[in-house]
Amino acid sequence: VKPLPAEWFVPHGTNAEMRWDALRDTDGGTGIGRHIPVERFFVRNHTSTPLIDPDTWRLKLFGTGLSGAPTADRPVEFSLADLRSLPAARISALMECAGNARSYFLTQQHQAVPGTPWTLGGVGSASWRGVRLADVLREAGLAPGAVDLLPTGLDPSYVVGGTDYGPVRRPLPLAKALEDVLLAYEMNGEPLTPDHGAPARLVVPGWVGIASIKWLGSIEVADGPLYSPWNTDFYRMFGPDYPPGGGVPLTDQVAKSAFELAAGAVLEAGSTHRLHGRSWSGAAAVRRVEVSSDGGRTWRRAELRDEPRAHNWTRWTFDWRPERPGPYELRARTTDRRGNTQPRTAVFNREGYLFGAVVAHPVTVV
Ligand code: MTE
Ligand code: MO
Repeated sequence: VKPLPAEWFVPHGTNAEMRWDALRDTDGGTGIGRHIPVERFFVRNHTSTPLIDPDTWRLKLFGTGLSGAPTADRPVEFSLADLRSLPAARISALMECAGNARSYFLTQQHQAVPGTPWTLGGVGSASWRGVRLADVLREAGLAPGAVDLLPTGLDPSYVVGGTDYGPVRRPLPLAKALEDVLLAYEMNGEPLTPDHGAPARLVVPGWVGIASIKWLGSIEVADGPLYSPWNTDFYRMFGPDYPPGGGVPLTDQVAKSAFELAAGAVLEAGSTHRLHGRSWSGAAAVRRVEVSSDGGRTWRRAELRDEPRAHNWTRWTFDWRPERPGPYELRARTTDRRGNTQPRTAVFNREGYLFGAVVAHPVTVV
């Protein structure tokens, strides 16, 4: 493993991973449902969580893609009460960091990458309630020539290695915004908490988490393409297997699977263990899940416990009866309805995004 350049070790914001091994610790082990309670939900911040007064907060829209082309200093404004007076919509969807599972580039593939060293806990599912971004845009006066948006957060500017990149903001194509993006003000039936973007955030189903801008302050709507470091420098694939200038800005998440089990769990030989896990894919609903306990030589089907749905995970179980004591590696892999399957290895990229390879989960049988 080559050492990383010192300037890659930069101070990061608040990041908290969801613990997969703790998902079965409720109600006598019945486990947590499809949605992850807010206090267990992962948090990923570039800087720090701002505390915003919901009464004085305004969402500001401006740009050449709105009729009359309002400017940033004379924007179309919505208060939280304005948004709550529009028709409410609810979606059940995953939020997942583009860097989720990044640490396995190093531990499974011996490839050093910078960034938050997530295991598999940079993901969660919630019930989100708010208004369709499409409705807000129409209300603001969407012009026929509009093509791109720039949602911008109210959190402090992102400063790393002496460069000030400004507030966290990432272009979102109008087509996706009109398709299924939610401007959410509630998570699991409660107002958003500060860490998850209060008073309002975007939820962009199926896409990498960075698209779902928290603490939304403004949206520029333009009649041409928009740029920010979040679609030019970050959240694109750079590396030997990608074009010299980098790949396209990341959109869909890749397929992944995880066990609701501690790494290094100790299990008894000669008895049947019901293993629990979840699988998901940004591109489509899960079609099947398979588990291997012999290093990936043979695979058996897991039993799906949720109706597979797009933009969400499916819980599954797998009954495993190890006969002989010793160290084992459990593996789970999924295939989605578009035929995307988890590969043995993930394609290296400089920032360690979209690690979708099968993860080896060590356990000891005694
Ligand atoms: N929005 C703003 N304004 N600032 C941020 O740092 N982080 C993004 C996204 N939205 C971020 C943001 C990233 S990288 C992810 S993965 C998700 O928020 C995480 O959402 P969560 O903290 O609610 O789980
Ligand atoms: Mo992220």
